[in-house]
Amino acid sequence: MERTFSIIKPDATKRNLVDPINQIIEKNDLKIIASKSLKLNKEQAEGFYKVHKERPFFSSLVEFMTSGPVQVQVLEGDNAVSKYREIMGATNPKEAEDNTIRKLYAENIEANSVHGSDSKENAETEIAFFFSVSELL
Ligand code: 3AN
Repeated sequence: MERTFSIIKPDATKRNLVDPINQIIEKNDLKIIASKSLKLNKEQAEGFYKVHKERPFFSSLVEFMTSGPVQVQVLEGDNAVSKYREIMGATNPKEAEDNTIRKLYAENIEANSVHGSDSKENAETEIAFFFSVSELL
């Protein structure tokens, strides 16, 4: 069993896509073991995406991620990290495979509906960023 971290981003929450996206997650045998809605502040969004701080899209990304509520979630299952990356599809929805979350729902490369950790190590760091131990029993 492995855990990964997911964010349903503001473009998706504003279109009421939390339930449809979670149905896709569960249909693919990932269990949602923790889930909460919150609004990121600038410091949280900058901290979360700090690996991208030199990229030209950084300030726009931070503005987008703070523009509305997000649903942060912990997913558990076999190979959860790589499985969720597959279900999400490519960063750019134009390049995403059919039936992936981003192909179905993303608006563009920035407002691409979901985040998923890209490694087990990052999953642990990202889960700890948003959830306390007692929320993850
Ligand atoms: P992924 O989320 O697929 O791992 P990353 O880590 O390269 O992609 O990028 C993090 C986030 O930054 C993306 N989910 C997307 O919202 C945004 N992003 C990535 N590349 C671009 C880009 N070229 N222009 C605008 N936003 C981008």
